[in-house]
Amino acid sequence: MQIKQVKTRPFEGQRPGTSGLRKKVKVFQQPHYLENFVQSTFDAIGDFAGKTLVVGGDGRFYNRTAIQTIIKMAAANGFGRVRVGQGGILSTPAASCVIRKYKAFGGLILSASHNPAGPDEDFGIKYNIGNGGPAPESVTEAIYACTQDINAYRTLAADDIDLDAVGSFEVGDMQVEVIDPVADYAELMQSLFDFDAIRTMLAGDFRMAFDAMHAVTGPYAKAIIEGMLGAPAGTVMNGEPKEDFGGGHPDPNLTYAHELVEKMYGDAAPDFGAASDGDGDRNMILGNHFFVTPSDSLAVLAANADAAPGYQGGIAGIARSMPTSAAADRVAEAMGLDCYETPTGWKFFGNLMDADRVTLCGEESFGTGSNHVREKDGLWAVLFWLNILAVRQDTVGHIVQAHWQKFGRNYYSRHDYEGVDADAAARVLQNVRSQFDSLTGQSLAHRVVQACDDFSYTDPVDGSVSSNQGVRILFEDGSRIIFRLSGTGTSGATVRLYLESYEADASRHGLDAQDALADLIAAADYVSHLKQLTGRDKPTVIT
Ligand code: VG1
Ligand code: CO
Repeated sequence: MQIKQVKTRPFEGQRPGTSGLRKKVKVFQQPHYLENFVQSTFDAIGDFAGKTLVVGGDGRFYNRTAIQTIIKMAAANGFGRVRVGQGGILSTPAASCVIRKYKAFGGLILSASHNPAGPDEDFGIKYNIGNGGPAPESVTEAIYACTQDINAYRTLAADDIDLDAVGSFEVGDMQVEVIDPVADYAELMQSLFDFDAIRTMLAGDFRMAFDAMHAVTGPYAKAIIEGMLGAPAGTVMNGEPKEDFGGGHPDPNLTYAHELVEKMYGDAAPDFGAASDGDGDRNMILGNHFFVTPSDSLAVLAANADAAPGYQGGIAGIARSMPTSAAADRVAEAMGLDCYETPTGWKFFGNLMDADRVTLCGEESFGTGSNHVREKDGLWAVLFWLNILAVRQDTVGHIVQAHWQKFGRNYYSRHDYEGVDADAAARVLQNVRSQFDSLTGQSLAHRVVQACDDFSYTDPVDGSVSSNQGVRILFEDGSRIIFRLSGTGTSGATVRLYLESYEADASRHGLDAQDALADLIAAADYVSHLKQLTGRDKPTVIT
């Protein structure tokens, strides 16, 4: 088999963002574009000769093409083995699971997560290291540096392999194993949760719905929820993965998962509803006429961790991303656990989990997970909730309300202004930054501003520093206004405004979050001129 050395030139802008390199499919389809990034990754990650690479994706358009390209390049670059999911499918948490279980050198995950898919939409690729987690910034920056002076890549003159048949193939001197994408992951879930208790609950009056949104979790949810746990057929909605996600936007929130939301807020609503995103790492949890914010979900899971067999030995600590509400901090304090505040993106949790400092992690963006893998994990969160419901024999709404009574309620919301002008977005943040001194000690939104800063994080394990991770206005009563620019978008800029206010008084826990946060929302616009600068009178998405 012949190794080819193909001449190329650098492309601009191949710097991985919050979660890998995400661009329009048309950008990835340019000759050499994907190859440049893959070769740069191989050049940056060290000595993998003879080792294993895991490859898989969320099944979106271009997934199969990219996988065939990667397999040939992996062979030409000296990997010993590639493990790839059948049909090119591996959810992000399943890829993390497979990397860890088979002690692979690393993995390439093909996904643009919740971004729409299809020939005119988005594609993405990211490298995960041997612990199963997203490459840390030191690695992504090394990859980026390689993309800037690449002049050739290595590939093999070989036929495409049959991705649809489980089995072993040879590509040059390299072995390719096409694996069942669900089996290893399902086995891991069974080791963590009380499947018998959940099965018993599902065999009774309890009713649930899971919306896979035509994305990658369909096969996983069908095998686990309908198969292993015996939920009736049809419990999994939109369970066939499609290359264009059925034309939808597989983002499990109140705006995009409207089919499920209508069911859960309709007549005869099920007891439990959940949805996952394009690549299966996000989750939304709903009860009958009840929405659980992701920040509260993390706190509830932490407070009830002993319901699940996999966590009955106790949890080491909790980590949340900075914009995530402090609800989990209160649980950590009550349980005597350490709580860490990291920048946005799952890559920052890896070191904490590897060092056994934390067991549970979460982000406000519908991401929850634990040290069972090194990615956030949508179905894991769903199974954790089902396990808690089976043990506590109570409704989702009661469990959350009782949690607020005990710990207080962190009213929380995120307002996204998507696809705005990049300069205007930068100015929004700069406006706030330039008032750091004048705001401090002053009264705003009927509160006193305690401090303002650009969030900076020093990793307590390796000492690495990540700066400019969000502009913060912090109030004396614990309330917060935070502005951040998204690092996952593919067109224009997205401004994220995060709002949080703590309410200890249980008689005031029944408000709508937008009402409870109204003065902070107004203050945020007043300080930043967000609406005027972006020319928008309201956010694109409110969660
Ligand atoms: C967003 C979320 C962040 C999440 C990231 C990847 O990033 O805010 O919390 O980790 O997406 O999630 P940003 O930079 O756009 O705010 V996923 O499900 O796209 O892999
Ligand atoms: Co995702």
